[in-house]
Parts: sequence; structure tokens; C-alpha cells
Amino acid sequence: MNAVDFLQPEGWLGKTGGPRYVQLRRRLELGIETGVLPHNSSLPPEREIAEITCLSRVTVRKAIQELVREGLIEQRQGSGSFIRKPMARMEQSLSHLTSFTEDMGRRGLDTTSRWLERGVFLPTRDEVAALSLREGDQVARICRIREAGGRPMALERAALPLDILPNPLEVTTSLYLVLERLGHRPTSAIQKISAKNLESREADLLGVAEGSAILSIERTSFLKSGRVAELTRSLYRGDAYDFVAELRL
Ligand code: 16G
Repeated sequence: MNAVDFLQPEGWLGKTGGPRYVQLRRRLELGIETGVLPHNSSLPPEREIAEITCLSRVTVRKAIQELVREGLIEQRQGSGSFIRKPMARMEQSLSHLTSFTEDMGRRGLDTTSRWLERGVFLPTRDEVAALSLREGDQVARICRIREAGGRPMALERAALPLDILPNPLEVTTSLYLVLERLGHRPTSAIQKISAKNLESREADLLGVAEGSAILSIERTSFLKSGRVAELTRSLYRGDAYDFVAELRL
């Protein structure tokens, strides 16, 4: 089946199926999933989709924008919209205490950060408890979108005692590299993983649709002395990660 036949509105566009842009977005997602709209091919122009489906161009644009946010479609200046190759899932071992930069480097991917917060703050009650802070202590906090190969992979919020990370602005790429330089790299950690559906603000930041499945991970890491070095809460894209644990008798 070609794209024009596939987008004919009979059979999938109706009054009861929710907002029209959502119905179109779902139809396009199905086309991408089933290969009717193949990877690396161009999407028919907005005007043509509007004609085939009898939808307004505003509605078509809204559906396409959502697919761009989800990372399924890429808009190239001057040459239109293209179906992106899907992101390969990454397997992440749960038995080694590695950093995001190291994990991605091993896969040959460069990492970048989009900073949301980085500085010294008054701690929240959770941070005081998790980091065993004393009254009046402040906390170093770094919060960022972690990207690999140019794609957002995780939203990460880390909090550390100030004597472990006195100057959070020093962290420009890898937190663990800075901690290593300071002689404070954690040597063990406990991780709690749970499933969540993304709220709209976080979904926007990660470039996925609201309500998408996400892995919520809380890592508490320790120095050799047993002292807590870091409390990091991360949201990892559920469509990109498999966490793998090795079990032995
Ligand atoms: C990982 C860790 C996070 C740590 C970060 C350091 C998980 C779930 N989280 O993302 O706790 O702070 O690596 O990475 O693995 P960096 O050294 O590249 O900044």
C-alpha cells in the first residue's frame, strides 16, 4: 500500500475517535510502525496530507509537530519532513557503577547536557535525610537533560553534599569525572527502579508524548567510607533502555 491510499480517511478518521490531530498522529505512527511510511523516506507535504484526509493544514501541522517531538519525524530546512530511523534500544548493566558519559562512550556516542539547574541550594527534606545533612547545610544540585548522539535520553537531578562537590559549576560534562578528580568518586550504589508515565513538562523536555512510559531510577551512591555521596533521581526513556541484571546461584 502506498502513503496516499494509507491516508485515505475512510476507516480511521471519525467523530468518536478523539481530537482529529490525535487520530492523524496515530495513523501516521501506525504507518511508520508497519513500514508503509518507510524510514528515511519523506512524508507527503502538509498540503497533500490535508487534501487526502480533508483535514485543515493547522490540524495536519499539529499532528506532525507531535511526531517531531516524539522523535519519529525530522524536519529538514527546505526539503520537508522525513521518517527517522528508530532509536536502537540500549542495554544497561545493573552490576557496574558507571556514569552516563562512560556508558554512552562505550557505545561510541557523544554526550551533551541541557542544563536546567546547577548551583548551591537549600536542601529539601528528602535531600537532608538521604545525604545525612546537618542543620544549616546547603546542597550542590545539578539538573539536566542528558543527550546522546544528539537525542534526549534521560532527565537527571543529582544532589550532593557541598564538601563532596563544593562547586557544581565545575561539572560541565561528567559529574563522576569531577568527583574522581576531587577524590570523591563513589564506589558503590543502591538503585531503585520503578515505572512511571510522563507528565507533560517532563515529556516536553525529553521530546516524547505526554503519558509515555518511563523508567524512574533513584541512585544513592556511597564513598568507600560508607558515606552517602550522591542522591540522583533520573527519568530514562522507556523506549530506549533495557536494564539488565546478572543473576548467579
Ligand atoms: C548515571 C547515574 C547517575 C550519575 C551519572 C553520572 C543511572 C541511573 N544514573 O546517569 O546517578 O550521577 O551517571 O554521569 O545510571 P556523568 O559522570 O556522565 O555525569
